[in-house]
Order: sequence, then C-alpha cells, then structure tokens
Amino acid sequence: MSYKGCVTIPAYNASATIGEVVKGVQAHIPKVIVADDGSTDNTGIVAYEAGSEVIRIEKNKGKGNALKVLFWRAFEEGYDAVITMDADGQHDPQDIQRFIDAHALHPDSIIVGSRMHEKEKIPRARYNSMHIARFYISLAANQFVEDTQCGFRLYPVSLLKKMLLMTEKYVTETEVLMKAGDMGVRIRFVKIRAIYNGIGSHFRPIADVTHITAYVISYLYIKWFIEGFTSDAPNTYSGGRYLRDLVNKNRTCDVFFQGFTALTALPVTVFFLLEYLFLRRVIGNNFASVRRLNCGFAKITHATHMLPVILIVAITEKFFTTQCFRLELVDKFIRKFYPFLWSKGETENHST
Ligand SMILES: Nc1nc2c(ncn2[C@@H]2O[C@H](COP(=O)(O)OP(=O)(O)OP(=O)(O)O)[C@@H](O)[C@H]2O)c(=O)[nH]1
Ligand SMILES: [Mg+2]
Repeated sequence: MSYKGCVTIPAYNASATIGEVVKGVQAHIPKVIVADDGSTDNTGIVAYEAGSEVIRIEKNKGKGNALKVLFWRAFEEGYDAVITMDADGQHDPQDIQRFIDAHALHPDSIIVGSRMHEKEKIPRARYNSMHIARFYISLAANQFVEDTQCGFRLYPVSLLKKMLLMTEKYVTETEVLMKAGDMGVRIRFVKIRAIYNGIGSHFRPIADVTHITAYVISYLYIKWFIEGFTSDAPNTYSGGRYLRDLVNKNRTCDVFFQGFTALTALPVTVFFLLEYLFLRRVIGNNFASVRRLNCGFAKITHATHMLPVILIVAITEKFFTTQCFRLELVDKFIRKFYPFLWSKGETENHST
C-alpha cells in the first residue's frame, strides 16, 4: 500500500536545523509542510528553500496552535495520514519508514515514536517526568502509551477530523492521545532514536509541565466522575466537544477549574476510591477502564498521594546532589509508586 500522507513540522526560530530536517524528510516523503510560527529568524525562508511548503503564522501562538493549522491543511489537501516531526533535528528522518510500515498494518491507529528504550540519552529529570506523565496519560487513554511526550507521530486524518482540540502549546499533543484513547482508538508505538543534539529547547520545564499536569488531572477528574456513575463504559469521549471542553471556552473559567482540580486531587481520589469500592454493587462494573488493570483503584490513589512527596524528594535530592554524590532517590520512588499497570500481553500489543 502506498502512503497517501504528508509530513508536517511546527517550527519556531528553527533556522539552524529546519533546512536539514526538510531535506532529510524529502528523501522519504515528498510533501512537507512547515508552520513558521511567528519566528523572528528566517525559519520560513530556510524551510521554503529546502523544498517545503510554508504556512506563515504572523504571531507566535505555540506548538498546539501550529499543529491545528497544519492538520487543517492536511484535511484540505485530502491526505489520509499526517506525520508530525520536530523542527530542531531531534527526530531522525530515517525513522519515517517505521511509521509508514506501522500505518500500513494498522491504518486506524495513532503511531507514536518511543524514545523510552534510550533512557541513558534522555536527561534524567525529563525521563522521570515522562515516566509519571505516562502513568496518568495511559490511565486517561485506557491503554498503555509507551512515550506520551514524543512529537514524532503519525495520525490518521479521519480520526483528527472527529476530534475537537481545545488546548494550546505543548498540552495539545497530550490532549490528542487522551481523547483518542478514551474514544477506543489504539495508540501504538515504534521505537525511534532519541537525539539530544544540544540545540536549545523552547520547552519550559516548570510552566509547561504544570500546564500538562493540570490538564491531565482535570481530564481524569471528569472521566472518573462519569465512569463512577456508569456501568461498563470505559470510553467517555465520543468525538466533538467533551464535557471537560465546556470550561475551555472561557480562559478564566478554565484556569479556575484546573486549579480547583489540582488542589482537590488528593481528597477527590479518595472519594473515587470509595465509589470504586462500594458503588459497584449498585452500578455494575463502574470504573470499567480501571477494573481492566492489574491493580485496584487503591494503587492509583496511593500513587497520587505520593506526588507531593516526590516533589519534596526531588527538591531535596537536587539540593544534596553534587558531581560526586548522586542520590537517585527520585528514580527509586518512581519505579516503586508508578508501576506498570497493564498486563504484559497488552503492552506488547501496542508495539508494532
Ligand atoms: N509552531 C511552533 N512550534 C514550536 C514552538 N515551540 C516549539 N515548537 C516546536 O516544537 C518542537 C519541540 O519543541 P522543543 O522546544 O524542542 O521541545 P521538546 O523537543 O519537547 O523538548 P526538548 O527535549 O527539551 O528539546 C520543535 O520542533 C519546535 O520547533 C512554538 O511556539 N510554535
Ligand atoms: Mg526539542
């Protein structure tokens, strides 16, 4: 089967790398579309001269907005699938063929590049935050998602058309995975090379991690609220607007809601645990997505209550860690309290 798709690249001030990326991609797929997101360098010119189509967004609005613009262009041009890649050279165009092969086998699945097998190449703090993100995003997506933060992905266009994406910046890629998984779509992964090339990042470790975390918590809040009162219903999103999206329409409302869910997450998980334990007699197989896992809700409640502890451990560890004195306590905590919740068979099913 030939691949009827394009490669899209959201780019912001990436003139040093975008030319090489575009040329590398074109060795595999001729159609490349770059969204030049209000760059103040000549990203757009370099991308155009390298052979890509360029969509210029006048004012920088972040990766999520650029992705939505690129998805629209793919809809307009009638492609079946869209591959997204980063502009900073952290993705190897040689890996594109793996996505195309996986798509040929599983045309309805999202295919995500996974770098988790190259742990030693990924900065430690980043790897640890990816591990915790995976624990919760997989719960929202009703399946094990190996690498939830990688921007090298393939999306079927028919799926993107069904979804309404409400978030911005780096949160959008998490939103797509949670909504797609929560609709019942399979998210598969292919192993890719992790490249840390010393090119600066736009990702802000505190602000962007906080935005992603707040969105994931608020999504799970609504999802588990619905699942607690429904029988045999693991998929709570069915396309279009989600209950969670209603507050997205108003920025103040959204910030307030995210803050509220983050602040009340600890007592509310206990409430969900009680619902999970006692409401089952009245509402058969409520929390259907959680009951499929190898653990009960107690393990999830416990993991959530460990989040503030991990934060304190991480700060303490940073304070005490020097070149010759490494504690690595956070790694141990994460391995212990954020374990694998899926059966081995299910995990293997997701790789291609
Ligand atoms: N359109 C657009 N793209 C962006 C923006 N910020 C980042 N990107 C792109 O998103 C991709 C990933 O951004 P990075 O800042 O490298 O984030 P990351 O790769 O997740 O993080 P690192 O591993 O630290 O590099 C790159 O291709 C960027 O060009 C933005 O404001 N607008
Ligand atoms: Mg990067």
